[in-house]
Amino acid sequence: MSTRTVALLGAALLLTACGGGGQIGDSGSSGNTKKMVLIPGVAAEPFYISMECGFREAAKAKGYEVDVQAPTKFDSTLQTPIVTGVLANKPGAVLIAPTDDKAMAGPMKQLKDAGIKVVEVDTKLEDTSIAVSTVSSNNEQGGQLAAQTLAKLAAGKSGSVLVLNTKAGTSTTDARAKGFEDEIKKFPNLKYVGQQYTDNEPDQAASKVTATLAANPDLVGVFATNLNTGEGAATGLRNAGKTGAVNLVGFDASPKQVEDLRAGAVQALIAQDPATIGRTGVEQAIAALEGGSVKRDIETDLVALTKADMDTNQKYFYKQKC
Ligand code: T6T
Repeated sequence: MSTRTVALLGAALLLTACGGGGQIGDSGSSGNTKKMVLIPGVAAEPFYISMECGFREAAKAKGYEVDVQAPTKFDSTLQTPIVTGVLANKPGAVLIAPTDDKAMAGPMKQLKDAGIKVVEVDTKLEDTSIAVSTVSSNNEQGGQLAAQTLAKLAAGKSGSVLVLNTKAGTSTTDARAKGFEDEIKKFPNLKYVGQQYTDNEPDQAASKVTATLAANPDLVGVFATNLNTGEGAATGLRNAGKTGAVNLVGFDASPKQVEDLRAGAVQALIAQDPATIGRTGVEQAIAALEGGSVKRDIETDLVALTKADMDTNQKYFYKQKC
């Protein structure tokens, strides 16, 4: 056989494996339907580690092979090649936390078009036609809860309030910031001075808090919309000698955030239930693969933790390992 024939044969085989290069319908998957992959928003972060624990436990219990592949930063340019790599292996289902509500639509559509069942866990796309199900906290409600908690902590004191967001296009933190902004307006003693983006970097959160304090010496409250911004905001207030004087309400409950709550460096945390998000995502993926009934949107619990009640709510503390 000539080299050219071998090359042509190889190309033909490749086309067959990819469904002939044309449209691949939902039934066109020829990969391992007993395999599920979780693609978190970022690696080695307690929210996603806890989600992974729920994911692994639920998938293994049902006899599914699992894999977890995460980008080193919460960044769609790093998450996209992971999706492309997973696509080549054709698992039955992919559970994914898209790092951008628009930029991840193309790569995720390729998964869908290859017959892979896509379940969104935590974050979601603007385009609702790609995932079969979305499992997430009610993030807008979480933002409202943060505003109510902050207003209670401020106890009628007047002053400015800042929101620290992560990256524009992160569906969850954008919804939290919106919920907070809508709700805080109901408290006339609190003046909302807007939101600032931190690129999900604790250092940026810390420096934005100190800069805001310099510009607004009447700052009475900060809402940090996720784990990194919360950890960074606590550092910023500590550096400025304002711990406790400015009420900090964070989102999430990493070991460090929980320690900060106990030590009084943060006054409240809105905790999610990431393990249940992972577990429920698996149930939805299996329903989609095995012909069960799939629910398009599922909400998981949120709870406000303060120093006074944190120990009765320990099940909401995130894990560093399973
Ligand atoms: O707050 C979580 C998650 O819900 C959000 O979508 C991104 O940030 C976290 O992972 C915490 O860092």
